[in-house]
Amino acid sequence: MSDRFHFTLHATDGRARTGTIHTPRGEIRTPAFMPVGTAATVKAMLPESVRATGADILLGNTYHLMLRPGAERIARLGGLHRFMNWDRPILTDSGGFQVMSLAALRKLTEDGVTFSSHVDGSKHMLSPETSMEIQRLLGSDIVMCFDECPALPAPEEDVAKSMRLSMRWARRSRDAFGDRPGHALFGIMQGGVTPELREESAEALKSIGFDGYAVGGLAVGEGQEAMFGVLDYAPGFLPTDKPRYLMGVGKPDDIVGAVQRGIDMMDCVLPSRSGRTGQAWTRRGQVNIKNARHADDPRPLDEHCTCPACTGYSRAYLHHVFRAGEMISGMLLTWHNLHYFQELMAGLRGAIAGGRLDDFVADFHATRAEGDI
Ligand code: PRF
Ligand code: ZN
Repeated sequence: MSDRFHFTLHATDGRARTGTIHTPRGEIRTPAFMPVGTAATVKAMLPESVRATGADILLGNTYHLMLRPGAERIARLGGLHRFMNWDRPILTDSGGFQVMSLAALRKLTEDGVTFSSHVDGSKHMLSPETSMEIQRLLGSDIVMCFDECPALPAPEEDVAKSMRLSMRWARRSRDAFGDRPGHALFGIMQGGVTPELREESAEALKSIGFDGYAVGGLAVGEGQEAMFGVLDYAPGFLPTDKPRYLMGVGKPDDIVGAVQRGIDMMDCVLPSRSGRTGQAWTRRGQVNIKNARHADDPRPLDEHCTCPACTGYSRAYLHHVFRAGEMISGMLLTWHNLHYFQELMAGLRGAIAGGRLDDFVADFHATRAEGDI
């Protein structure tokens, strides 16, 4: 069993769950936060530093890697793990979502999507079959189905048509993926904010059968209240014995709310991207390190944080290197943010295991201030 992909649930607290995803490349403790390594790097971080923050798994992107440096090249160089020097699990997104947000001249048909590269304008095609082949060449441990994700708000009819296309693509993704022991294929639920469509999508995915199930199509403009509204019922349509992954979420309070509603995995560029724009996330709230009021402040970002940015440097230093455009600015703030997000996940896992999630969440909200601290 140890060489096969499987999920064990350890404890639940309300709808929240904690468990372990077992893969040949290592275990993933859930609820898990996956740092985003779009272009075969978590920007500004060495892989061993990402690991030191507590990450068990990274996310990579089919879309970016197929365009540059190319999936065949990565395969020739020994696969994505060897290429980027990360030997633990990698989940890859399937590309459709990134085509819709980044590529030019997109054309969507039943077969798939053709588009022009945002890098050099070259023409490409992605379909369930080509996406599965690219993710196989990369050596991805958790492969995502090829889907379409409409931006919200959108007319219900359009969301229904798109969801049904994604379900036909899920069937084709499953067939193209085949049987690959040790590698997992996740289905992606769509259906916007309509319960009937979410249920129809879940039923379609379950009848195909996947190793895990993602909730897609959220955090696309509907707002937190509407997202939580969907998460109040949608995870309940999915099998309890398989991991549930909420794609592209989110801010710390989104993560906490999603975990309370039964989500096991998440990913977001937020901690790494905002680290490079001078935005730090802490237990007590956000810190905008650009702000002039930090220029003479000898205190760390967060006096309770054990990350290198907080144990070795003052807010004054972090402010200075950000203003001076020094590379260490992005490195230190990204490290701090990833450390904070992983510490939050560890706190959530411990609270669920101990049956004290409500207290943990109350404390999480009580400790935080809105706006800059
Ligand atoms: N589908 C895929 N990737 C995604 C999403 C989706 O719906 C989202 C939505 N938040 C983020 N990334 N394939
Ligand atoms: Zn820190």
